[in-house]
Amino acid sequence: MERYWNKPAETMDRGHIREIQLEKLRATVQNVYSNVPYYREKMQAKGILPGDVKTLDDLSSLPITTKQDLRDTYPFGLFAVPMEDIVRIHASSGTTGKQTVVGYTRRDIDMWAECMARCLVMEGADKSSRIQVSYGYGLFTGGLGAHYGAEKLGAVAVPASSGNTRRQITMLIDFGVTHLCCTPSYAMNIAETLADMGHTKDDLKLVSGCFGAEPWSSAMRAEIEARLGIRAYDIYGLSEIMGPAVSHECSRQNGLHIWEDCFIAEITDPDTDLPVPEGGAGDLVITTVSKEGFPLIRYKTRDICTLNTQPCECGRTHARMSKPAGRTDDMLIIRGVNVFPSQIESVLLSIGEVQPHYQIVVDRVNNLDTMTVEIEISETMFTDNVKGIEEFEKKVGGQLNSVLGVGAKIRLVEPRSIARSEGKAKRVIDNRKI
Ligand code: DLL
Repeated sequence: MERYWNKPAETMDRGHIREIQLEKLRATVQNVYSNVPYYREKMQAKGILPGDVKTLDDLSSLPITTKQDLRDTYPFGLFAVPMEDIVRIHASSGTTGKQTVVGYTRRDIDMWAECMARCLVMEGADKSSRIQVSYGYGLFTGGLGAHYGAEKLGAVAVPASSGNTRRQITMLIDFGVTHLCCTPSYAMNIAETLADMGHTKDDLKLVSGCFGAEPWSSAMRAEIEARLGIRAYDIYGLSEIMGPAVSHECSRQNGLHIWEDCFIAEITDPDTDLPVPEGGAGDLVITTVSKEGFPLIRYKTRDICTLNTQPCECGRTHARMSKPAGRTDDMLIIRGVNVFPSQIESVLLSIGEVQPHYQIVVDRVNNLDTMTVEIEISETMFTDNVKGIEEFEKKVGGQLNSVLGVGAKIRLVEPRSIARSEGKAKRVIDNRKI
């Protein structure tokens, strides 16, 4: 039987969800208009007053917020409460520019823990669970976000953070951990280290894992599930909006339920920002309607997905987003063809002999983009004859070409030669930007 953390909230009918969203949206818009000069000016520039938001459809008339707006107001310019009411700060890593800072009130932290607890129950956790949190603790939201959810649930939280992978395995085994939270690439690293240490999945009590913070393919899911003997669930979130637990998969694993009593999701055209008809793919745009410290209106996540509001067999009524294929800003344009690293992963993992460790190197030679996919092969394959390797490279190259529509050079590399991830994996090295 399906279990819920907060059944009334998770299963209310969609009409009720929309009523709650409208009421909270109006309060949020009034709040930012009164308390965040940056928003007030943007709304004034569009000639909109808070009272103009009368229906949910009016949302689309409000200005879009982008990462650049967060940078322009760095560090605290979009906070909607005095600093005395902020109890925590998180920040994005800043790998693609200046870092962005997000503030939380005590109530925001509580709402976040509520969303995370709902997610953990969706994958079968309860009070008796032992949850190892191997997302990094710190300014990154993964560690503390998952941790507070586990505590809210009343489970045992094991704040492992990331790194020191052998010690992670010892804790998993000795503490009888039942649920693991980390990035999917770190889960693969943990699985590999488990075997290196002479253990098997039977030494674990793990039943499920809550993996997110980076795109990962269904093929990667199957690989992790087989190696760790668990069910692997996808969790999505971003620091600007909250952190992990904006959405999560239920047992049907057919999309990630977005907590719509806290967030309003729209799909828009990445170029024009205009709404895309229901079911169409586009940029996920999120408005927070339950946050006090750092409310965001129509935040353009740059994550590409679709939305589905059809009833789900699990009984939850909250809309489902498809597994994000990747960010528009991570999308590679190779000789004019759009390529997501996750597409490459799906093709590679559908080919038996390939290990789920790969890297994509993009370069420009004589004004022409080149893409080389470096892939690890198994020990046995590596000792095979050269001709076998050449043929194999050709086979992989052919399959990639037919799926991506653009040629890639394949380079098979020695087992264990690609750096293992402890957090978000770095899949792409784009030398064109240097
Ligand atoms: O990655 C928050 C998080 C922590 C989510 C732990 C899930 C688990 P940021 O560092 O701000 O926050 O990165 C957010 O990561 O816009 C997506 O592009 C990507 N991302 C997050 N979850 C997924 C996922 C955290 N499940 C950015 N699938 C987002 C694909 C994801 N991409």
